[in-house]
Amino acid sequence: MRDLTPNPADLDPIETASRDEISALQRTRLQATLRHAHANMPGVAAKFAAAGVHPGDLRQLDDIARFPFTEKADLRAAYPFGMFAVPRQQLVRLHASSGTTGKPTVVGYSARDLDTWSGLMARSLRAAGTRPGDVVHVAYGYGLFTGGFGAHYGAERLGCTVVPVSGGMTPRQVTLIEDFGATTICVTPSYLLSILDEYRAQGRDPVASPLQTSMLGGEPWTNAMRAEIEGAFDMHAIDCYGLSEVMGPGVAMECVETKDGPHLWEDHFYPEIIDPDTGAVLPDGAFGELVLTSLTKEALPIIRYRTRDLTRLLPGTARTMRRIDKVLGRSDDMIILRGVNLFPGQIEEQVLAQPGLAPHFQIELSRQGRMDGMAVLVETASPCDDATRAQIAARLGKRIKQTLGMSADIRVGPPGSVARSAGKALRVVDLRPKG
Ligand code: DLL
Repeated sequence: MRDLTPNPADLDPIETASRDEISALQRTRLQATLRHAHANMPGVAAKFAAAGVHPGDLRQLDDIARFPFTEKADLRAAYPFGMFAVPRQQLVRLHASSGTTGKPTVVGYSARDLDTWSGLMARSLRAAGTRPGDVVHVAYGYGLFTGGFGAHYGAERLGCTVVPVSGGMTPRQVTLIEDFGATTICVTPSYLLSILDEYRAQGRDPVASPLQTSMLGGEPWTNAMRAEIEGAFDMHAIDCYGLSEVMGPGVAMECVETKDGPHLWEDHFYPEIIDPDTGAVLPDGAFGELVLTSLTKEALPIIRYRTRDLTRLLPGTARTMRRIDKVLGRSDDMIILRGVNLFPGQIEEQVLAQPGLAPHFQIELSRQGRMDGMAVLVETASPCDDATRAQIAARLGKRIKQTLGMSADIRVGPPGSVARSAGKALRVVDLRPKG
């Protein structure tokens, strides 16, 4: 892999500013955001009144703990346009969450918001090692999902040649990467694995691809997966974190020179970690739920948004801004099986540690009588006989039992048997009766 460390002179000055400077900027911006939200969002003003707080109560950064949280339910209740702090006519873009259950969550951007987002995505791409003049292949979905457009505008801002492919039509993805000479790819890690399969199906060597770095996010993925991807393509695999309610991709981004967790762009977002049960703010270094407050957003300022993502805050390294640890998963994705808590990423690590298995997996939860059961669906990297499959199943089952303390029914299928997606992977299929 080539050294893609950006030239320090190319960074935004704030990326390496002192902590004091960052905190001072955060305080001014936080005060302005509270005033703006309070003045222009009736729902926010009502919540502040109910909690007995006023924007003027924020004198120090940690005074933010006195203000009420915003939850996804608040955005849902305001469907479609009830959360905006500017008139609808000033929104130049809408995005929305997939909304598998009920109504989608709608988010909107003013012209200035899009400008901020493009700037942060340009900064994020630069952190991944992308440079002006590079060819950036965007395989995140374009549409209501924020991934495609977010990466697109950022890459244009950085001065790259953007290829807006979106997800799907996997054979064509490979053709375009090769023919257009893409040096950066923006994609979910699980869809990148499908592109990798396609390279092999076409008899092409992924190591020989023009790709040098990648901006991977939209779903949790492990360092074991990073090693798999970096080895397969001989390119850097860099973690990009974000969520539509707070902006989209580019809220936090890992740096190619350190790969030690995404740096939160603290000039635009103020992070807290809370105990998800009590709501109490936890110190840096403690694991809990990430809560984010936007510092510069105009159309949809968001105060203390409960992301449900579990991580911790770590000190800055390649940048002075703090990092988040690799997101373990969402509290909603935590599997509780016979009293043991588990995240899909823990299964991912075990699957990737097994020789002979492809990096694809799905977890199926079911109930027999009063007993919950877990099946792990995996596939072999190349065709093999039943006896070999049975051996692999036994080995993986034993590893999961030893390391995670739970028994699982391991189902080893032939190559291609685990369901694929062109965007975020569906890791858990819960067949248990509801309620
Ligand atoms: O997934 C935005 C995005 C697009 C981020 C492309 C990065 C790259 P949503 O669809 O609103 O937005 O989903 C946000 O996805 O709360 C996390 O649970 C999860 N997520 C996003 N990035 C990561 C990541 C986009 N790097 C939700 N690691 C978030 C772990 C992630 N989880």
